[in-house]
Amino acid sequence: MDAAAVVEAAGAHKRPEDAKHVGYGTAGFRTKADILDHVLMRVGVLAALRSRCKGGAAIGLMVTASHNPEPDNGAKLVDPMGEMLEASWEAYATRLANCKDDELVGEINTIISECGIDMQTKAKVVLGRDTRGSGLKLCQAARDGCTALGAEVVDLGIVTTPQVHYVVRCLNDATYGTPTVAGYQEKLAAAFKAIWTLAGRTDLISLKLDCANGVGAVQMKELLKHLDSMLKVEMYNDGSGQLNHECGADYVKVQQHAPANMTAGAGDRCVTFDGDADRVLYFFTRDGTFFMLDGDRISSLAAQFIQQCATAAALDLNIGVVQTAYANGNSTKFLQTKAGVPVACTKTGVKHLHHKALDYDVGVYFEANGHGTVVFSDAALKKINEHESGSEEGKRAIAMLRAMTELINQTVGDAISDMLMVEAILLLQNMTVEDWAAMYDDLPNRQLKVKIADRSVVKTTNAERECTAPAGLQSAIDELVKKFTSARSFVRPSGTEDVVRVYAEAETREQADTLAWAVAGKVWDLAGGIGDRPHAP
Ligand code: G16
Repeated sequence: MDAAAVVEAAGAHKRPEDAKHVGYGTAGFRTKADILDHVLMRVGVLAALRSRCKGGAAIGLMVTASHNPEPDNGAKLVDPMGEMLEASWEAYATRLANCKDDELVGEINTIISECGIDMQTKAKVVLGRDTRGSGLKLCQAARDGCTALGAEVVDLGIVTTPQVHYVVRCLNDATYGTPTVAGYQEKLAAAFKAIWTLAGRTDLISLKLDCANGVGAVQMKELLKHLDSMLKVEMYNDGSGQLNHECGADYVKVQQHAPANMTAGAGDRCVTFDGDADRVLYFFTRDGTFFMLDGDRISSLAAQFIQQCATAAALDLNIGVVQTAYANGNSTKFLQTKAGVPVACTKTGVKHLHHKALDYDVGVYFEANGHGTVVFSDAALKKINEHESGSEEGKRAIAMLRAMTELINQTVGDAISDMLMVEAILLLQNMTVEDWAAMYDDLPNRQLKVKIADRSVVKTTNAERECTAPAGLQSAIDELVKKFTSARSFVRPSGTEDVVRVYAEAETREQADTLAWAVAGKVWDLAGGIGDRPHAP
C-alpha cells in the first residue's frame, strides 16, 4: 500500500475531532450529507480493498440516501455478483469510517492482514450517485479513497442504485449482460418487447408515474425511448421539486395516499418509485377510495405467476417467498394457503431477504415497502432454458418464464425492472390492477415513527417480531394487541433514520390506528421518548 497516498487523501478529507459515530446499517452508511466527506473517502478505500480481496473483481459504490430527505446522503457497497456487501465486511466499514485520521493506515493494514489481501492484485470500483446536490462532492471523496489505494474507477454518473448493481454483475459475469447503463436499458427493453409479442398486445399501456423527484425520472426517460411503442408513461415529481418531499414510494406507503402533485383518477394505473429507484408500489382509486398494491402484492403476483407457469410446463421448481415482519398478515395467508408456496420471514433489509431467497430454486422476495426482486438459481435457469414441453400451453409457459428471467434484475430490488415485471405479468394474464387487488384483502395497518433519545436501547429478536429491551415493552405490546381482533404489532429501531418504527395491523382501520398509536405511546414511555408523546391526530 502507498501509505503516503492514504495520508494525503486523509489530509484532503479530514475527519473532524468531534465527528459523530456512523455505522454501516440496514443499507450502508446514511446520515446528514455535510458530515460524510471523510466517511466517503474511507468507503472508497474499503471498496478498493474489497475488490482486491475478491481477486480484482469490480465492486460497486453507490452514493445515495435513497428514501431519506434531500439533506441526507450515504453509501451502499455492492459485492461482485451484484449483491449487497457481505455482512462480515460491515464491521470493517464501520471501523474504517470512524477511526482517527492518524489511525487510518493502521486500520487498513489490519484489514489487509486479517483478510490476507494481495495488494499487487488490480482493483476496480464502479461509482454511481443519485440526484442529491451533495452527491458530486461525495463521489469525489470516494474517488480519492479509491485512487489512494490504486484502484481503477468506473464512474457511471447519475444512475439508479440497481443500475450500479447490474453493471457490477456484468463486469464480473459477462453472461449477465453488457456492463453499461445503455446495456441495462437494452436488456430490459428487449425482454419486455419479447413479452409484448408473446402477449399479442397492440395498444399502449398507460401509466402515471411518481418519480419522487429522484433519479428514476432521469433513467425512465432514457428507457422509454426504447419502449414508447408499448408504454405511455406520464411522469410526476420528475425532478422539478424537492427529493422525496411528500412524494415517492416511502411517503405513499406510510401515508397511504397519493403523492403531492399527482391525482389518481378513476381508471388511472399509478406507480411510485423511491429516491434511488430501488422500490416500487402501485396504487389506484375506486369510488374515491385509495388502494395500494405494495411489495406483498408484488410478491404474491410474481410467486403465483411463476408457480402457474411451472405447473403448466410440468417443470419441477422449488418456489419460495421471503417476507419481513411488515408483511401484511393476509398476504402471508394467501401465499401459504391459496398460492401454495412456503413463506420465510427475515429481519428488515433486503440483504437479509436476498440471502434467504437463495435457498430456493426461485426465491421471490419483497419487503412490504416495495423493495425486492426474484432470484433464479443456476439450476433453475438451466431447467427453464433446457426444458421442452410437449403441449402448446407448456411451450408458452416456458417462453414466458425465459423472458421473465431476462426482464428481472436479479441482483437487487429494482423499481424499473420490477415495474416492467408487474406490467408483463398483468399483460400475459390479461389482468387489470383491480383483478390483482382482488387476490386478497389487506388487513388495515399503520406505520408510525417515534423519536427517542437513543434508538439502540430498543432490541429485537425472532426476525424483529419481538422486542427484548427495554424491559416491559414487549409485555405492554402483548397486552394492547389482545384487545383487538386479528391484531399484530411490533417495534424496531430503524437502520436508516433516527427513529423507532411501529407497525400495527388489525381487522378494522380504526383498530389498526388505535393500536399503533397506543404502542407508539408505550415506546415513548419505556424507551426514553423525546419531544411530544405520540398521539393520534
Ligand atoms: C433501505 C433498505 C430496505 C429497508 C429500508 C428501511 O431501503 O434497503 O431494505 O426496508 O431501508 O429500513 P429501516 O426501517 O431500517 O430504516 P432504502 O430504499 O432506503 O435504501
